[in-house]
Parts: sequence; structure tokens; C-alpha cells
Amino acid sequence: MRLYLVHGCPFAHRASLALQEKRIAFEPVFFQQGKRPPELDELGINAKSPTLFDGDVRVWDSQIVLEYLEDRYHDVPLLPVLADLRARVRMLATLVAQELGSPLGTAAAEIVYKPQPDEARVADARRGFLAKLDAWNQRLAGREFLVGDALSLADVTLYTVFPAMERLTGVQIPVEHAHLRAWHDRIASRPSAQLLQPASSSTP
Ligand SMILES: N[C@@H](CCC(=O)N[C@@H](CS)C(=O)NCC(=O)O)C(=O)O
Repeated sequence: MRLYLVHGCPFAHRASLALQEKRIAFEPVFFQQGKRPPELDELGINAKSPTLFDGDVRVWDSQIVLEYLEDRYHDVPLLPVLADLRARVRMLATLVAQELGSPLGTAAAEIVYKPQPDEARVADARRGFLAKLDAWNQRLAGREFLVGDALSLADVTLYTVFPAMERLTGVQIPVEHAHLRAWHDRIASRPSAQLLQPASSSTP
């Protein structure tokens, strides 16, 4: 199995975290932002970071990759069994994209893609990001994981925005959000959560 990815990409981070939690051996194939290799190019414009090559199967887009891994590899599930909890995981993943992915995307668009970032837009993105953290902190009060009693795709999706936002803007989870910080640190300490480095290969 091969995972095509851009180093530091939060979407690819979700895929590498899930693969490692599921103990699936894979080879990371790094490419530069804006320079997709021909094998991705020929899959069309959606084959970005991450794209998974699993035998003859090609899967692009992080949420689809996560769902594919879940459907195909059951030994270590990252979705609960009960339908209501599965729906909750998916709703929380959607909320992450709306509330935190959106300011993260704005910051990335300014800092990664523009030679001269618009500092006002970056500051706005930081403010927007921080403003949403209280609700996530409350969701984690008294809980080890966002949904149920095991790591799920909701945790994977939420966690990966933090290292990306910190790398781009220096934003960290403020100390007053103690539940969120403690949850973050627990996930960060899992070997699966370590960001893959271009020189490394992964065979759990
Ligand atoms: N919606 C996609 C977004 C993927 C994405 O935009 N990845 C960026 C890096 S974080 C990328 O591959 N950019 C490379 C390019 O556009 O050439 C997902 O969730 O996988």
C-alpha cells in the first residue's frame, strides 16, 4: 500500500494516523505542494494529498480514504458500532471542517500559497480558530475521547488541525481549555500521531 502525501498536510496526517492505528503497513510517497507526480495527475484534479494506492484501488480525499480504510480493514475499528454514535462521529468531523478547517485553510492560503501573506487575514483566521475552541473544550469535559470510549475518526479529524495550525501561525490551545489540551496531549503521545517525515518509511 502507498500513501501519497505532502509533508505536514493535515488531511494526509489523518490518513497516516488511521493507517498506523489500524496497524496497516504502507509506504509514504512524499511530493511537493503544487507538484503532483504523474500517477496522481492521471487520476484527475482531486488526487491530492492524501491519495491511497491499495493494490489496484485508488482513493483520494482524506474523508473518503478514512471511510475506505474503515470499510476494508476492520481489525482496529475507528468508528463505533452503534448507528447513532457513528452519525455523531461524522457530524463532529463535519463540524471540524466548518469551524476549524475553514480558518486553517485561510491561514494556509495566505502563508503557503502567497509570497506575501495578508497579515490581517492571518490574524482573522487565528481569531476565528481560537473562538471555536471553547465549544470543543466543553465537548471533551469528563471524556477521554470525543465519542464513546475509544479513539474514533472524530478524534483523528479534530487532532490533525492543531499541529497544522501551530506550524503555520504559532497558535496553541490556550491553558483555559484544559479538557481540550489534555485530550490533545493524550492523542499527541500516541506513536500513530507523529507526523511522517520525508526520509522515514512506515512499517508498523
Ligand atoms: N479535500 C481534500 C484536500 C486535500 C488537499 O488540498 N491537499 C493539499 C495539501 S494539504 C494538496 O495536496 N495540495 C497539492 C496540490 O494542490 O498540488 C482532502 O480532504 O483530502
